[in-house]
Amino acid sequence: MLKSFISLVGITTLVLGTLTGSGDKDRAARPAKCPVPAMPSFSSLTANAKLPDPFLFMNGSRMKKRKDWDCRRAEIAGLAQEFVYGYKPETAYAATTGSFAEDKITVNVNDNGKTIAFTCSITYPKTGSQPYPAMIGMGASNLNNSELLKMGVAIINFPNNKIAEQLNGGSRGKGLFYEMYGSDHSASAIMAWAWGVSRLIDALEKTPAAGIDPARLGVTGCSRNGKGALAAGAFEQRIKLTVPQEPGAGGAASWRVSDAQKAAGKNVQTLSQIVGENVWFRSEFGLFGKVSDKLPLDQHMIAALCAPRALLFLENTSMEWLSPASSWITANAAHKVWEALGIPDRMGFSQIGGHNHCALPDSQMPELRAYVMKFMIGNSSDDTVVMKTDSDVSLDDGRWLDWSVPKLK
Ligand code: MCU
Repeated sequence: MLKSFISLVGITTLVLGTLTGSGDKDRAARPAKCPVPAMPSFSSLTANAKLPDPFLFMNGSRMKKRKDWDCRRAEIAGLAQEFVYGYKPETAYAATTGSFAEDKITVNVNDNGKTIAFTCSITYPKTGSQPYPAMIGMGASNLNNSELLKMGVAIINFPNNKIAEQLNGGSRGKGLFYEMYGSDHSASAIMAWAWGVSRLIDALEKTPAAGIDPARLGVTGCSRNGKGALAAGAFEQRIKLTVPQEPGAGGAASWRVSDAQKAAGKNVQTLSQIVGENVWFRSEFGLFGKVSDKLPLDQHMIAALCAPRALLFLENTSMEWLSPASSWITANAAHKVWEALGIPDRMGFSQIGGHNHCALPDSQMPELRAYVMKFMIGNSSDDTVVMKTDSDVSLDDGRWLDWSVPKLK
């Protein structure tokens, strides 16, 4: 079980699957009708230089019907927890309560014999009426918040650093999440934040006085917190729109393409660098430092966990470290999942340079506005597909993909 989990980073024969608990799977991501596949051991993984096929089940069969996505998605969620983020605890709904005062919701969680509490401030729009749609900011929202408020969207600040610290590589196991579940829990900081966002949503559902509509929620965050926003949306199906802003590695950028970029002389963030910099990923993720091609998934499949819900990446070509070419190539691979499901407009990617990191330029407001209108406010039928970059990077599908979009029934 997780409480006796022993961190064995560096022991390359580690069999991850035998060490993780069985009771803490991501319930939301694993519909009861889907069989729970046994996770492969690290040592059994084989190299694949391409971005893995998101439509290929672990048993070797390929998706035939759109409705197969539920179960394939559950498999990918399993792989993502096993190899990348660690496990999101299945906290019972009854464990969480909320209370509201002075434009703040306090979330109380009682589980595993412990109680924790955290508070999220809410900024309300001056237009519209309760219950409002709301954008949850991982740490804070770095979007154009005054525009969102004008559109009638509330902004909720989620205190991710209190849930799990991210100061540096020494932050592992620190924060409220680990006070509750133990400092040796497999969940990385990013997964602990995703868990916390789910508890915030439980509390919003139980606290009508907060005036937020839990059926019209988005999540955002920039840079490191954008990596967190992606995971929060990927592992929580009650979130309708996920907007990672300039997340770089661990966002749209895949580990494989970024490694190739690095080998070609670019100063981009790689897997082997990131596992030493901070605790965003589970400790065993470091096993893939020199062998990202052994990952049974890559970031295009993490992004695809948001499907069939909506996902909009807001990216920047002006910072090499963010691996903009990797993000563009990988996002196009991810987009194929929404294409196969017949909903290509629900995933967007907008990559425009000429601005500071985490400073959303006005030129990206049209796409943000369109996605918020359509998926959070709910009064637009615009089905424009936004997949754009101001770079001239070629997708090079022949190099990265050995699969194509299946015709699903
Ligand atoms: C893009 O996000 C990160 C990046 O992954 C880190 O390497 C760097 O230290 O910080 C970036 C960030 O969060 O900037 C605010």
